[in-house]
Amino acid sequence: MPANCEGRVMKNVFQFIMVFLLILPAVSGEWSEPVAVIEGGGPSLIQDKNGVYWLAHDNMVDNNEDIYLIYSRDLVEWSDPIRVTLDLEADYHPSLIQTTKGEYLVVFTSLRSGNYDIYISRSMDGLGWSEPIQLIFDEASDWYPNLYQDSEGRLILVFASSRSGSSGIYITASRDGVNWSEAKNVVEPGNDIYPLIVEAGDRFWLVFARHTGDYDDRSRANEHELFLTSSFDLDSWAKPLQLTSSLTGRFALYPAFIKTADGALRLSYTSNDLGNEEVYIMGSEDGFQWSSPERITKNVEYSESIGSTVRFKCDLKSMVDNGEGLVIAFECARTGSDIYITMGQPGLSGGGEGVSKQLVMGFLALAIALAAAIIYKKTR
Ligand SMILES: [Ca+2]
Ligand SMILES: [Ca+2]
Repeated sequence: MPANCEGRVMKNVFQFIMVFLLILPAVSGEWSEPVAVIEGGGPSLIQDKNGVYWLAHDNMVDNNEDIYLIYSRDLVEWSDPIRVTLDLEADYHPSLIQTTKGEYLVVFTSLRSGNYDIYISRSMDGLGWSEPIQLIFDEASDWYPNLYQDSEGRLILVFASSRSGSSGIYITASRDGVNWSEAKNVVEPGNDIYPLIVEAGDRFWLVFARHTGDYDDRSRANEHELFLTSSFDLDSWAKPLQLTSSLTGRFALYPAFIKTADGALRLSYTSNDLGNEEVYIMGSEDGFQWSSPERITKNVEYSESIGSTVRFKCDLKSMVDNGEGLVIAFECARTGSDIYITMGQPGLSGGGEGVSKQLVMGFLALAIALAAAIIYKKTR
């Protein structure tokens, strides 16, 4: 090989390696530094048909907790808050969707009936909201609502209720958002909260948090793990599968659960395994094989960087796939009671053998570097 040609080949090989190493972080679990967008809690984030992001949340103003929304085209500049509820009782924990017909619906928990019940408010433009209508009437505590529209256009509401004594997961469905079926028990009442439903593949998938601790033992009182069940018809449900395994005395809680544009399942949640509450993500292509969790936040490192040992909450959250990556809104008490947003793409394989994309890419990079070194040595 002529010397100048040889040099060109080597230059190309090294350029290729450099480009490869540069794109490596972009596909292997890089997340943007979380940015606080608004004071409040209980974020529910959607991206509507026009690409506009809407963030429903609750906030305590003048001693009255209410549901508010803000919207943004770019996740950077946000509108002023739009108030949805006016009642003097507590209104909180919203779940927002835009239906296939374009209508915005928000369900939330309220104490206005004298006990915890679930209400719905509707809007054609996201700006003007109807007087809330009560959806769930039981005298027990009915809370943790999650609203979803399935591929047939049916509205599905899952929530937790203590109507059978301990907290169970319930489901009700509606064609019009006005008439709802009688709420049915999904999982036998244990101590289950935070249900979230998604339709993917040939069935419905439902994630919820189950109390696995011991209320009599203070050090184990808040132990929770996330479980997954599935159903073809919303009627009979599979035996729940445990998705997380936290350390003794720790928990996995506050899930966000979505189907991505390419049909994969993504589950984000909070765990305090590391001492501070951190946001994690895991994924599955088929609902059966789940990847290992990947940590998104760096709260432990943040605390250390400011010389603090203070632990802070980082809990309720919501997630959307905007086509370029995942956007996660989460409640975090890093600097008060704020809602933060981070963006990124998990470095998960999303199931299979549970081998992360990061690991595969790492080996590929190593193999290419070795091959380049051998070629280089041979051509000298
Ligand atoms: Ca209120
Ligand atoms: Ca109730």
